[in-house]
Amino acid sequence: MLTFRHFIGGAPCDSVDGATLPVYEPATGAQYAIVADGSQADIDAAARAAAAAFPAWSALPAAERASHLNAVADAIERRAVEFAAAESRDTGKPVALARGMDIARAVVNCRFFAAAITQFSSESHTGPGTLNYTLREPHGVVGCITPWNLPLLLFTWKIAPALAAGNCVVAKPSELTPATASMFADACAEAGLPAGVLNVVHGQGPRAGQALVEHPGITAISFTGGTATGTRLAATAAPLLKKLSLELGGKNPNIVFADCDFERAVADSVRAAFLNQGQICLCGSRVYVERALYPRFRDAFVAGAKALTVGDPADGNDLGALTSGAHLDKVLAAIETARTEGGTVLAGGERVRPAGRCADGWFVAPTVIEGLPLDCRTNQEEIFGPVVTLAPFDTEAEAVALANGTRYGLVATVWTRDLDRAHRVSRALSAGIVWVNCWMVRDLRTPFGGVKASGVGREGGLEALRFFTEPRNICIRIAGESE
Ligand code: TXE
Repeated sequence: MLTFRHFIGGAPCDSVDGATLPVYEPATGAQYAIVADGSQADIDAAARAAAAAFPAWSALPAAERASHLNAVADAIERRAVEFAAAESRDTGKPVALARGMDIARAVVNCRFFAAAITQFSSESHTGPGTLNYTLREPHGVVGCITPWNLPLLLFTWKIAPALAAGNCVVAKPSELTPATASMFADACAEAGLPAGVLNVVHGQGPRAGQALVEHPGITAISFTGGTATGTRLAATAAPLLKKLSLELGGKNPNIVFADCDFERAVADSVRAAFLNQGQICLCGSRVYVERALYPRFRDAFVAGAKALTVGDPADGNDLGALTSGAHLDKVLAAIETARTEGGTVLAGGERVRPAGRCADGWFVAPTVIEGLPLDCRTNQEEIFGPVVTLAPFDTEAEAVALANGTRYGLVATVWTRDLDRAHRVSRALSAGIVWVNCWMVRDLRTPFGGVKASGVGREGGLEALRFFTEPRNICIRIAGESE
């Protein structure tokens, strides 16, 4: 049985109170590891280690912090196969996806922010009679709280800009998927990152996570997770006046106009619905198709969903397992709700029990549902699984109204060859990101985040570096010039 321990002050350690949690392999449903279950005492030890490391780390020239991050990226890359196997085992996702997406992006995240910090600059404003310039200084010790769907990808997406900007970090990965966070800590040690610069405290959200948000030594929190947890976190952080970035859930619309590139729209819409078993906040879970194209699109989409293989994540299947037993129950219950609401299940709709070692794993067939109105639970609540609804629309205005008709506003996708319409619809959509004729194409320089219940703040590129720094204004009078 593997053991994942905290990483505090440059060394692995157990919880102060010795508490642990079981860790399960989603593909089999069996326990395969234990993880330290942190409490306030562990968070406090991590915050103290980080505070001790901060003066030296923040004083390093940006280029030296960048070298450290590049060394960490190299250390991950050297063990990429091992990282991918661990991520797949811990989350249930196909190993090829872990290698090609999660681990590859983790490396790129580190390298991207290493480069970005050397190009980061601040504003100056001249005269009359004064020179103003802006200092961009690290906060000190910041907290990064991450979920289980893209564990290392999202972990590094926060930690890399935080460290690049000169902060020290206390990170709390999801208790469901602790493996690659622990391996990342090892990679940091191997790469020679100074002790205390990065600290990892494992454990449950309401215990270790809550203690991290409440800790007086932590000045800013970057969180990715569910909207309910994000709301709770905001309520905790508000009276403590902490800076907060929240990347929350989505119920993302995918609008397909009749003039689209059909093959591409179908293939990418299937991918958008089911990649990572539908457990990506960017997944397109509501597909709206112009009525003239609807029957043809529906048939091709359903055929695409049925062609996906579901099974052992180590065996080259398209879909692996959902990440937890509780989440499997949630997704199956959502499918039942869809039936109760009058939806017709065109594909999937049930648990899959692969033959062999994965018979008790948490698998769900790619599920396609039609015939549901906008204002039902299935179309309003984030399911976060391989479940998608299809519906026709008649006009551009109706498509936009349907797309905008939930409390979420993370991303939207539009398929059309009409350039004017692409611009018009993109502007009209309430979403932090709109993809036109593509899905999940990520240029890391762009702002990333949602509107409405999908979050507060932006990550990515300069936005992340701005979040992890405090701007201060210095105003100097220039004698001899009139003000
Ligand atoms: O995530 P949580 P859950 C959505 C998705 C999913 C739902 C619930 O719909 O079904 O959220 O998922 C930590 N203080 N997304 O409950 O709780 C927790 O330990 C501080 C969308 O499993 O949001 C973990 O590290 N931290 C999403 C992290 O929060 C707390 C990705 C995220 O877990 C805490 C995941 C507390 N009080 C789920 N309680 C996305 N946006 O990509 C929990 N945590």
